[in-house]
Amino acid sequence: MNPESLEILAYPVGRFVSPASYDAVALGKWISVLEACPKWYDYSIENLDEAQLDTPYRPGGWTVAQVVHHVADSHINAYTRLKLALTETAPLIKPYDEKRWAELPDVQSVPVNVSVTLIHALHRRWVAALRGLEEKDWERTYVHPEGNRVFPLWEMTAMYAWHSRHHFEHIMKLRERMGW
Ligand code: NI
Repeated sequence: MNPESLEILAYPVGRFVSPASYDAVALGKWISVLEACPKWYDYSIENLDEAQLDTPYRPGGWTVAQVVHHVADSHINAYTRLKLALTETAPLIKPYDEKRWAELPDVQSVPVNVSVTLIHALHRRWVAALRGLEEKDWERTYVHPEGNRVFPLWEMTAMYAWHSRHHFEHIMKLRERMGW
């Protein structure tokens, strides 16, 4: 497979590009994506059987089930980072090994709809937390130890809106290609 097609399979909505700035409209859009996201994942796995859920979304990539469990894993971490940033001053956050997380026994044994339910509950709280923020809170930050990169909450919100779409499209594009 040529590098361009691999890139499109791996990044169907493009790679995350950090916005230069934000305003109330942009924030509203990102929060709406996080609010809609759980329903997209309901839709993404609708009528898929075991074999389909065990199909990699691209050669060498995660299976559909791993993708959904990963979104839960990733967004649990994100929610924790948000709460840390809101209650501490520029906390240093803890990265996690997403590849190894996606191979642990819970990912292999728990039905995928359980993680979708988790995403529903988690996003309900996440969105409520975001909607309750005051204007100045969007500038609060956490620090990622990789290169001591500082993430303000507005940029984090843009990033996870992208992340929600990114993995949803992995599944939808696979379904499209397979005619599922
Ligand atoms: Ni991801």
